Amino acid sequence: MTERTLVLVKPDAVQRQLAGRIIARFEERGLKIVGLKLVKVDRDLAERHYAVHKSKPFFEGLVAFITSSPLVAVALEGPNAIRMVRAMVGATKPAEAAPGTIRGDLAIEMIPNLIHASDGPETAATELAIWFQPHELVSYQREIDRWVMGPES
Ligand code: FUP
Repeated sequence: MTERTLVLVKPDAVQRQLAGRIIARFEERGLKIVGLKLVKVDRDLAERHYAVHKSKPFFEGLVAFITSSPLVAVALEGPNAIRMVRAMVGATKPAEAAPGTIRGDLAIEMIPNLIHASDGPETAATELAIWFQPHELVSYQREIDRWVMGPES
């Protein structure tokens, strides 16, 4: 099933000049970029995005980190995009992030950990609505799609 999911290429990725390489991994896989922007996150946006973590001890550190420097918000589309992107991101705990995943290859800590990706269909819908206005999400065909997705696409 074709899905859309939200990725945040976090401030550490932008500062480490890894944003392009991280986004390229998703492009190379065949996922389609349907939304993209650089955002300097304010506290209100950070709190809305991390609302489920509000009571957690790491919440303030998370907000401080995500508001510290710009990040790149990306909306990706593709078959089973939500699970596929999560698998490419790797586990939250650094020591459990498998080599070959973005965190497993490039991150060593939980904060900073380079990237966020929606963890399910409801979260994806909520998060896409937080980060993108409807008109900022663009539907389009790629000429390459029949070679990436197969002839039925
Ligand atoms: P993930 O979906 O892998 O980004 O992980 P979570 O949604 O569980 O956590 C969101 C962010 O909180 C992570 F990027 C790192 C941070 N975090 C901690 O600092 N400590 C924890 O115990 C869990 C998460």
